[in-house]
Amino acid sequence: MATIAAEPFDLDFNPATTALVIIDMQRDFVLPGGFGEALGNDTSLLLSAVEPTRRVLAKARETGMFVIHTREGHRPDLSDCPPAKLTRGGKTFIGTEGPMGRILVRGETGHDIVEQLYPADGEPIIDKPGKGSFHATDLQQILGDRGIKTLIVCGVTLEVCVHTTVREANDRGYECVVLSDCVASYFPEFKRVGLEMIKAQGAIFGWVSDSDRMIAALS
Ligand code: TIU
Repeated sequence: MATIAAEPFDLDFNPATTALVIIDMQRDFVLPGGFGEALGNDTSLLLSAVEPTRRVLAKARETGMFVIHTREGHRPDLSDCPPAKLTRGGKTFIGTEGPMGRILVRGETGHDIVEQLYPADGEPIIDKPGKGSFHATDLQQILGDRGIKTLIVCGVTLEVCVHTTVREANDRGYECVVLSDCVASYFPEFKRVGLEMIKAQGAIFGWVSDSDRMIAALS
């Protein structure tokens, strides 16, 4: 067993039944020219999460922790993209051509994970059409088969795909620890409040810690 220092209180976990889940660290969100920028966001705000996540990923790999990556995106024919997601407020970005290929389309350069965090052999990649990582994916099957009970969560954006995934996971019985410097938002205020929401009311749907405390827990 190990213990991670966290808020609102420290959490005991078994590294053998814990997975590091890295959510949507894709060029389309963290680099200019993709989905994030098309929506009017400053993508540079997301880059701060890459290096702390890289350090946690290195430690997880060193200790043999199970690692899972997710990517938000759609089939090239967009048949898995709900019309209500495809066109918002009369605007369409998903599937259109950009400097990194078709936005949020599987197989395109922008859809893939940034080099610093690129999945290693044996680390499953969950391709998801929605914001949550459980919706319309086999994530629950993969976690269940390995007896996973605790999720250490990194990724972008905190208030969208990270929150949705952690809420889905909490409802499925997983204990989730979100690492504050390994997540980011286009809106600093949303990151601050989003982290508060997770750990409020005695860890209402998760815990909050950070990369240093996670690495210390595994050392
Ligand atoms: N726009 C935004 O903040 N996020 C997303 O659309 N997807 C994820 O969070 N991955």
